[in-house]
Amino acid sequence: MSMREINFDGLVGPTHNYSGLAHGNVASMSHEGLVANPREAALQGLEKMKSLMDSGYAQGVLPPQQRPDLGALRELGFAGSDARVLSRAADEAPQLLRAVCSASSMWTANAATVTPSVDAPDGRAHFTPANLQSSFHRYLEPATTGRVLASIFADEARFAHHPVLPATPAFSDEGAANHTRLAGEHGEPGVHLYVYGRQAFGGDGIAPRRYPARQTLEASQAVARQHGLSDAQTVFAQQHPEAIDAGVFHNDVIAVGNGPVLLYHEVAFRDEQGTLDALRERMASPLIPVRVPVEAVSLDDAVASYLFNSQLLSNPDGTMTLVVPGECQEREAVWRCLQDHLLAGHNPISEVVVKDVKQSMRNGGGPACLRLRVALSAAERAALSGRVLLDDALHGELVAWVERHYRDRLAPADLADPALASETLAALDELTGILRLGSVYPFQLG
Ligand code: SUG
Repeated sequence: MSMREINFDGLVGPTHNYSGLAHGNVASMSHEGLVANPREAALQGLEKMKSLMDSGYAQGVLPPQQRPDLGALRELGFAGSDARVLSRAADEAPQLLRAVCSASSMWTANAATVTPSVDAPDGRAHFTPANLQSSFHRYLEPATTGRVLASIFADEARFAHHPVLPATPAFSDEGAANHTRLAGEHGEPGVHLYVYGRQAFGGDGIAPRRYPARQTLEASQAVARQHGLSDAQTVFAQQHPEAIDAGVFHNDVIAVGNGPVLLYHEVAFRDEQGTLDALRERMASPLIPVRVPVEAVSLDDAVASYLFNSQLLSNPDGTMTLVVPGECQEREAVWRCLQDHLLAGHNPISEVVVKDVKQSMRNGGGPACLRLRVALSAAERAALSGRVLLDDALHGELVAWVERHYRDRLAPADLADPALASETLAALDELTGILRLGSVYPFQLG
């Protein structure tokens, strides 16, 4: 089968820090103000990429974004030299400075929604960058994300790029984190499960009360429409409001699917049975639901361990490997569930691999947040532009690049340092050369 899934991981940017920016994301809220280690964060990400590549999985990489986003501060009225803009923002609106420094583009599961060519009526792979309008720091991502995706997936005969949805609450879109493609195997036509937190127009008004629902039904429907998917290929399911209120700000914090397998927590969907029935009705191959009941793993344990924010990867022999964050080992109930329920159960999951991505986890980003899945045929892989598929040489260059440019300590108070901005520009300028991406950053576009 020539269709293969490539995981495009986000390279952690040099301004990685803990600013407590994400309301409803328990890790981000509880680690605000901690001193971050951007170098360690980037190396942890690269180690995950390398070890998955070494195990035979196709691995891609997406670059970080230009931060601090001084252009955003200027739009908000801060004027003068770069140093003056930074110091005024630090004095007058420190929360804005924190937002424009966030390295949040590392979580590429939120970069876009992707439909593989095998499912699209025009036979092309389709991309819609997510508007990420729920938070200011993430709303700053889609413009550069769109340029990066257009630069890598440049061949118009094979790849289609759609506009970002209107950045307004009714079309709040957080990308692939709320989208799961299910199919017998990657090359078979798939069924697309879109999970939303609330309905903007109409509906019965049932929605979370404590924390925001970041994805709307209307946004998911619009993406499916842009990509040309029919009713027979799509299922729209509401996330359980209780889960969002417990800190499940994306569906990928409570469910993960791959091939015919849907691994999910009992409280993932508002209508569990209806969701499974709708998937079964549409899928050509039998769905393999793997349900984790609340007695095995509480919602709090699911959120703290990020058990469901694992990567579920297909192996050539039909088995699957679950790549879990180290935090799963620290919670007894979760570790027991992995051994007794998942590995010992009747399902294709035959191996658990533990990865340390603690720097990212402290901001609520596990292994699955750090990657955007793109299933591509051999011809599509050959048509990629840039140098973004990981091999030993690229991995080595990226590690050396991180070691040359990244700090090993960054506290929110350091974000006003003008040297951080110039260090980051120098690093990104070099990176676009390594990845052969052309001009994708605002400072390169003039
Ligand atoms: O959007 N955290 C990100 C984490 C995104 C995780 N992605 C997925 N689940 N797919 C967010 O909440 C925190 C940044 C800070 O607080 O400094 C942050 O943006």
